[in-house]
Amino acid sequence: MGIAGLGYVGLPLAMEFVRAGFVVTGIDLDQRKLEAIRQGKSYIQDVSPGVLREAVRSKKFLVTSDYGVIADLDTISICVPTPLRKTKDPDISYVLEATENIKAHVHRDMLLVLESTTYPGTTDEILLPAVKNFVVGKEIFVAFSPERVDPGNTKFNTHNTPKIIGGATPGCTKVACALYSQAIERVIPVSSTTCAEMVKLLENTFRAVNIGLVNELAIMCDKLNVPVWEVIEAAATKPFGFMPFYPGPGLGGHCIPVDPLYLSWKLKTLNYTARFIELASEINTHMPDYVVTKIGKVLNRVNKCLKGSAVLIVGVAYKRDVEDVRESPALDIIRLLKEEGARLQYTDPYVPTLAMDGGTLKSVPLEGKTLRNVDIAVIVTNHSKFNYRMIFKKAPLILDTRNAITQSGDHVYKL
Ligand code: SAJ
Repeated sequence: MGIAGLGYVGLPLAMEFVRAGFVVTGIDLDQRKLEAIRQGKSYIQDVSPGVLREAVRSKKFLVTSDYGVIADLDTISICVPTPLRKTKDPDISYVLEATENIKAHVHRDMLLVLESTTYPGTTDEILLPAVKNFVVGKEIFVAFSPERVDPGNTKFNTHNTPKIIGGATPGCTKVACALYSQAIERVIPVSSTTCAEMVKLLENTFRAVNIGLVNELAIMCDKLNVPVWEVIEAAATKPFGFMPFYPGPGLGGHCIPVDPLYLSWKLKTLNYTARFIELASEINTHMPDYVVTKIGKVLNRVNKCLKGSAVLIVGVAYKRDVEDVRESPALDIIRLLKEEGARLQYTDPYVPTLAMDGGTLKSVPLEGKTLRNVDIAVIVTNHSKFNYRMIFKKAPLILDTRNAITQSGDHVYKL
């Protein structure tokens, strides 16, 4: 079986199929990735170097940038990125490129599965025309199966997370289920590719909208002088009909801030406005501004202003215990603080250097002397390995946007 795109979805998927006894061919156009894999170096946090090394050594995992190998493959799973353009419109150029490359070598009896999160209709509009010389469901099989990778999640992984599979025909669904059930604990067939595409968008829109709700709740609680974290913790004691989400400095990662906009974009082409998605996106993208305003207000309390103040950003990854900074709200907060003339440093053990806006920042060690010499420490990412007791003791002022500090003190402010 083959996998096109060896990122945070494709590489773990490849390892699962190797574990299931398949010989997996990985295709990626990034030679650095191929080189790292051949040397047994894992660039994906959730793929252990030992597993990768053994897969390569035993020749169960072969990698190439040549799509010509498709001629010898029975199946291909497409796990390429689906980002947004600067205009916030979907960018399916990677899917189009992979499909074009596959089309040149596709053969009878192949199974093509698109895994990249995308708007409903993509699989039918892009993959089916690429295999129009074959009878779909008889001579060739096409399906959509959304990835459900939660980076850094130590409990749920590619193997034990149920996999949704929707085929272009019932026969396609059956064939795709037959493949994935060899490597994934539970496969869930659905009635079409569009249904499977929509399932994924519901999952991530559900998160984006609920995160937007609690971010607005944090703003409302601030105006009412009510501790939002206590409100959510108490509401979470309700044993039914409630699921806690937590306010934060904004929405990061390459999924939650992006995927719902694929859905709202598609509905716009049908003259419909997906209001919940757009409102949630507006609130979530406003949070970095809200945090910077709050930093200014906290400094005001001690007669300091943002301009010239030394600010330490504690954590820049998009969420706890990951190294990924894509769409991280910390980047927006740093930009906004720079515009206000603050003197910036950051500390993040997962992100040794941060290249942004043409410059490169280096992570400073989280030490007493660093904390004592800043005017305020802003907790943006609540990595488990941070020494919060030391931050509480040494920092003169703290703005904690993640409710990471458990002790209370006059110098500690929360969202
Ligand atoms: N966040 C909050 N408050 C919350 C939860 C998250 O502010 O209550 C923030 C996080 O800090 C982060 C962003 O939202 O910046 C996204 O976090 P996330 O964990 O929801 O998103 P991802 O992209 O790491 O992973 C998610 C998966 N996460 C979970 O299910 C917990 C899942 O939705 C998808 O499998 C995955 O995106 C994907 O690939 O679509």
